[in-house]
Amino acid sequence: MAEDIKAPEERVSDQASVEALRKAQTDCVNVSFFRMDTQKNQCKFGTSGVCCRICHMGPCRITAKSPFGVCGADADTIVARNYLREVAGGASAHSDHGRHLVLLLKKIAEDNGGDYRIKDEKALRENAVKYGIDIEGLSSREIAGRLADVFLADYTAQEETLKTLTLAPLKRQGVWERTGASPKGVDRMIVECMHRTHMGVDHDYENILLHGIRTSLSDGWGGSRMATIASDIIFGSPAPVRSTANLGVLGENTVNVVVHGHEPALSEMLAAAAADPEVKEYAKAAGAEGVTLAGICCTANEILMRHGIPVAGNFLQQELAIVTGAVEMMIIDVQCCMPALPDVASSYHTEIISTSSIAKTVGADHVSFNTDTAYSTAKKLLFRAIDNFKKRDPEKVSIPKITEPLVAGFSVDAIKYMLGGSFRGSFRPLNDAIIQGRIKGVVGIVGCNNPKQKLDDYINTLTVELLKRDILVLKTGCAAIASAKAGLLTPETALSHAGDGLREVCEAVGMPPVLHMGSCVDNSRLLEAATEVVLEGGLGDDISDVPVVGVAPEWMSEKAVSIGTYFVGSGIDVILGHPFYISGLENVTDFLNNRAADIFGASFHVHDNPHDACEAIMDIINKRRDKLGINRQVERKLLDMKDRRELGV
Ligand code: SF4
Ligand code: MSK
Repeated sequence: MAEDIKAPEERVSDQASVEALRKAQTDCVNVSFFRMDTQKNQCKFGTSGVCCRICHMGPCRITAKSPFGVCGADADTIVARNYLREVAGGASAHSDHGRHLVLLLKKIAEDNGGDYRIKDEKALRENAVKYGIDIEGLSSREIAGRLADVFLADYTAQEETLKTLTLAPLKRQGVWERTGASPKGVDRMIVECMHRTHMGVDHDYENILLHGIRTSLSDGWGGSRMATIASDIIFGSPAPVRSTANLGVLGENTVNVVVHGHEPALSEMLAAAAADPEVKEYAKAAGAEGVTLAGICCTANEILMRHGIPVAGNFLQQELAIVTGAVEMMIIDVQCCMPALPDVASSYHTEIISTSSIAKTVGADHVSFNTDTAYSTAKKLLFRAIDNFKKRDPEKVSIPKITEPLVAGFSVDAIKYMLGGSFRGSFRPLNDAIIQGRIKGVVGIVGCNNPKQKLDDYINTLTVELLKRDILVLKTGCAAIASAKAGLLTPETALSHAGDGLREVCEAVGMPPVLHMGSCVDNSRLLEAATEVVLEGGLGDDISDVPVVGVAPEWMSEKAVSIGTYFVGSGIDVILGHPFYISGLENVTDFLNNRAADIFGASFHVHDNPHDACEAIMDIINKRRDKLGINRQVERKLLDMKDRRELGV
């Protein structure tokens, strides 16, 4: 461990993480925060994107003295190629996640789905109609089969444009067509990224960056959207649900099983199996009061949104959960699961179980998860965790007694229902509130944590500042968990920060001002919500007209690169808390941060602190409001019955 490690209070915002980090120091356990310190100064060639190791004449590094790689590639080409490979990585992760769920939907349709069933018939039928399927006279399984086939075709399409694009506003579809940004099949787009970036292929940085936008759109409107839809059909569309968050959700006297990763298929079965009487009995027989199932990262978000299962923490708390000494088993699948987990677990009794054949970790035990035997596998894992409870060393246990209550579960349908009720659910009241200026705009705060930044600090500071300025805040991923830990996902706390206009509207319609919309694939819900606003009318005819901004304050993953890129490609300006690795050349930065606005009506902006970000966001929102002609000064008054009727509540 480095000797000059920072104090826990400088690294993390919430007290539970401070306590756990202190314990990690005491227990001499090496966690990401300390490894960050031992990395010292990170390579400048890497951070500026000018290092190329695409062929074995290299690696080549671009400097003032050596402006070309061995092949003659300049910094523009190299920086753009590296960026495109990141987009490809992110898009592939989301899209493969989506593929697994679509294949499960197909299996269910063929009556071969093992323990899985269609849970949300309404979502199945509505989405089938959206995708142009004539459902008249078809059984649920037949509809599911046809929808799965449409989805699979969106993966494999060679020449056809992605079908999902037809769900976007017409004007946006026109932008994509005109600029050549309409993606073909998801798989083709990602393969093409790798081809284009091979030595000696695409050297025109603009052409490379445009393919980055195209590939990211095949993620946001394709792979991610399909993941969200298939999950809603199989596991149920989320609706508002109460729960709790932070390390204190782990039980002193219960068997703690933490699920971590992204794909909901196994965690759904674990949620069901944890309520199995046999499992409960077995836990009692082992001297435990029961089994506590809790989540980390986006698996947490998936089972929180649908079952209200508590959240142990976000990305940088995955190791801290183990450091409590109270986790019997951590079950991981894909994405964001650190390879260090078995090493951290070796200081305690925690078992790390990997479950996906594409994601094994040295030191973790692998239990192959097969959808055909999902429930029995889930039960066996819980029995094994219960057996491990006996090995817990009370001397090593210290669970921070800190939790926060929260409300999550805001799918687009749930928001519509809140806004208008079940019979006339619509975005009309939201559009009207934005037009009237009671709500100034909508901001999606998304993405990860990054030990380069103080955990959750930027995310939550910005959230509060935006609430004060009458901004409705949408959340996904680890940013949503950050706000949960700060109490900002309870309507009461969030409303206490809200400006008058936002508070009046939220109170009138009974909607919290910070809405947790799901995991990182569920950023597709943000695109869906933006589309609903456009279709509802009165706020322009394209997403780039709507006063909406996306922010990734503490991002770290390639998925965040893809998400940010598809937001921009969809007409949503994006604020990054720290830049992509593109600073090595002005041309690439200029394209993504400026010229993209001329093509897509939105671009990237980088602000390393939440206060500057807030000003920049309000500037973007006010410009969009000006353009719409709705930036009038609102007379501040409490809503009377007439106003409420106008809002449709
Ligand atoms: Fe160097 Fe060109 Fe090979 Fe990249 S592709 S490593 S710049 S020679
Ligand atoms: S889990 S991608 S750290 S949001 Fe989706 Fe969190 Fe980022 Fe992973």
